[in-house]
Amino acid sequence: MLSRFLKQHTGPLTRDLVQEPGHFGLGKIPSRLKPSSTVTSICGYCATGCQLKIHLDATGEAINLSPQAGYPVNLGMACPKGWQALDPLESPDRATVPLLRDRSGKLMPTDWPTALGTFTQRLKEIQAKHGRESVAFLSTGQIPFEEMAFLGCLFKFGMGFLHGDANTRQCMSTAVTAYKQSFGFDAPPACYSDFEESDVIVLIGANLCIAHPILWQRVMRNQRNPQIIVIDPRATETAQAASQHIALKPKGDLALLYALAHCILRDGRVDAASIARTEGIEEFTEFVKDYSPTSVADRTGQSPATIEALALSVSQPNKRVSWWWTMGINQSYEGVRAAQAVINLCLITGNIGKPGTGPSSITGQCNAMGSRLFSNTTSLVGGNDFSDPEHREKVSAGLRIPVESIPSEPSLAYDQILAAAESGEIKGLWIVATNPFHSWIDSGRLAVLRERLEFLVVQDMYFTTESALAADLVLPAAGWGEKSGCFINSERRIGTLKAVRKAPGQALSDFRIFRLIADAWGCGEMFERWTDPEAAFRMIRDLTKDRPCDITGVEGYEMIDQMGGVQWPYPAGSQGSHPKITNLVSRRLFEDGIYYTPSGKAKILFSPPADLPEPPDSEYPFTLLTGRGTSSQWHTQSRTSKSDILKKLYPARPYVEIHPKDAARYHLKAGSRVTIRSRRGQMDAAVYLAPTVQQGQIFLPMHYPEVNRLTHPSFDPHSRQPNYKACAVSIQRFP
Ligand SMILES: Nc1nc2c(c(=O)[nH]1)N[C@H]1C(S)=C(S)[C@@H](COP(=O)(O)OP(=O)(O)OC[C@H]3O[C@@H](n4cnc5c(=O)[nH]c(N)nc54)[C@H](O)[C@@H]3O)O[C@H]1N2
Ligand SMILES: Nc1nc2c(c(=O)[nH]1)N[C@H]1C(S)=C(S)[C@@H](COP(=O)(O)OP(=O)(O)OC[C@H]3O[C@@H](n4cnc5c(=O)[nH]c(N)nc54)[C@H](O)[C@@H]3O)O[C@H]1N2
Ligand code: SF4
Ligand SMILES: [Mo]
Repeated sequence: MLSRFLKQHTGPLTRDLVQEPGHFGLGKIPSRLKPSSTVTSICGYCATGCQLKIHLDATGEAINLSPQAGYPVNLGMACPKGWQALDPLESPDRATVPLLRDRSGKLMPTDWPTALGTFTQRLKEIQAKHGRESVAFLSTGQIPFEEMAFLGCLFKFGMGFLHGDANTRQCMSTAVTAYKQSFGFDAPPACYSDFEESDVIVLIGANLCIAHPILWQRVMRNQRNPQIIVIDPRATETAQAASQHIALKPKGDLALLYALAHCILRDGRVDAASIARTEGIEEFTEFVKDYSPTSVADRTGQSPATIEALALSVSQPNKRVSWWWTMGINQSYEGVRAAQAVINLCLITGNIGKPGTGPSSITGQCNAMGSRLFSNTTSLVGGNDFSDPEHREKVSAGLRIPVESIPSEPSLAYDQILAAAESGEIKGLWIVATNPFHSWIDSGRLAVLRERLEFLVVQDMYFTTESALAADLVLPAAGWGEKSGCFINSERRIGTLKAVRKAPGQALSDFRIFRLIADAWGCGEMFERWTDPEAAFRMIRDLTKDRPCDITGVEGYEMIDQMGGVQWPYPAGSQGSHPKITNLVSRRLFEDGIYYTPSGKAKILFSPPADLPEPPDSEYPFTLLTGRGTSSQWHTQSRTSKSDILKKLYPARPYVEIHPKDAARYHLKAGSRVTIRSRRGQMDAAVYLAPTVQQGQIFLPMHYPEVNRLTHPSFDPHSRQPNYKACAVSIQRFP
């Protein structure tokens, strides 16, 4: 039925737009690439940022791909998702025309002019009645940053609204806040070669083998016989391959990290020169006196002897120690302080700014790092500050827009936007390239909130996502492979992606959609110069001038490709004799010990650990952990579930990992069906007997939509990142 009506529409305006010469979706295939039979493109899934070589037919359409051998990130490797990256483009549920909910409540196909007209009319009505705080956008870390910047600038400067946030809040905001507070800028210092140059690699709350398989390959290339320590409540695939696994109690991180600092400072195993580059060491030394290994044994589940030994491992004077964290740290009600506790350990032991060291957050989505600099959500586009009048002037001049259009106030954070929608203050929501009806914490509340929203727009590749199905208007978007632009990976490396397929039907690149909306809204003139992604790149590049992320030395896409990606910073003059640029291939920050704070010193920040927001009790006796299940599943599965090959590599239906002894207590066998309940919702799953989880804990992969009906809506107070990884649940055998 849907496929029939999706085929119907071919309005004249739309045909013009879609078939504009030289464009696939919107991304232009540069003519210089046409004679060649391959182009390179950065993978559109995780933030490792592998480069893929895409093989094209004579018409410039992708027929196949392989990992790129010479690229300094993946060195010829790719994980299953990368190898199958073209599969999700061909799927019967691709959104190929706009869909509009009709009076009977059904989503029906429409044409672009009607879709754009409705979008403009409805949101303008809300704005006129309820003001600039009554509509918000929720976007993503998975589209090129040229598109993120366009959305952020269009919505705030052109359309005149204030609030917008992205799914990077679910993911990276803890790391962002921690770095900003500690270093004065959101600056992950390390590069991937540090995996190969460390003597001790500590992975805390990071499951590389599943979530960043190619980074694990980089660890495996280390020739220094490193000690690999994994700190995770579960004996993950990564923990099993490591030299040591610390099976931490959930959210015991902060107490453990303070106890390590206690031992290191007590024994004087510190780097005085590095400490001289910090502020707050006296207070911190006093503070950690209370965190002896004995005092935190209960909280962490670790014996004092284990903690003392770990402290020795991470503070060996002649060894390079690198710390890497991901969601086990970020997704916590006290994630910022936990991330800073890692940073503090590196600062006091001198493990920063040198080969094989560093406190590094590994990012999640392909362009989470691009979102951090350019999305115009938490910081002003280009790594600037909304609150700084000089920055507003700079952006105003660079984009040639009136300075009065640039708000000086911050946006509400994701959870605050949804709370405002729940209470009726936000009445319109525009969701771009994210699927919160599946991925947001305590997702059952989204249904309630949907009822209160007057207008919900979802812009996605597929019309079948949980969020698209709830929308009033669905805008059909081109996906990775159908457009061009840039991503930034976890080591701050900018890489390009290319259009290698035509977007299906009337789907358009997000960039193109934003241009059409600008015109329809009546602010098209403001965005006249945003003609194509590379033109946008040049404008927003110039806004980074004199910021820590200065990339004014990057001429354009061709240069990025020729250099094998470019890490920020890369200020003008970098090719020649720039004092900070000594290695063009792989660079780390803070080699000179100068941080981005006003004093140039790093701040040592800390506060006491707090109790779990929802500890297990007699009614809900298990702690629920959630996270990535397999290397072949991506988030809400809108893309990976479209690949026949990937689908063979993971269970189709939800499963729960439970310790065999707990299973025995509940008379459960492998494959038994159970109902899992929390105070917020319930779901069914098949039992997977896993001695890798601790007794009293269960693990659910986040890829099944039911999982977030259970999770507990608690947030880090500094970063507002959701605490996805620990709440209380019960299990019951299926009758
Ligand atoms: N295959 C695949 N790869 C992905 C993704 C995907 O969906 N699929 N998503 C990408 C994205 S966006 C992200 S953000 C990354 C996430 O990458 P990771 O953070 O590595 O993945 P997770 O499984 O979410 O969480 C990591 C680990 O944290 C542990 N953990 C839970 N609670 C705690 C705790 O209190 N303390 C500690 N120390 N650990 C804890 C979990 O047991 C889990 O093993 O993966 C990226 N890569
Ligand atoms: N319980 C639990 N929940 C979690 C987590 C967890 O560990 N546990 N992890 C959290 C984390 S770290 C993250 S990052 C989030 C991810 O959560 P989401 O962002 O909601 O998940 P995705 O499935 O990646 O959604 C991306 C959407 O964008 C669409 N899309 C892809 N490419 C394009 C494009 O180019 N244009 C447009 N317009 N659309 C596109 C896809 O079809 C898909 O619907 O989930 C969070 N939720
Ligand atoms: S590791 Fe990440 S970037 Fe590399 S191929 Fe796999 S999903 Fe793509
Ligand atoms: Mo993420």
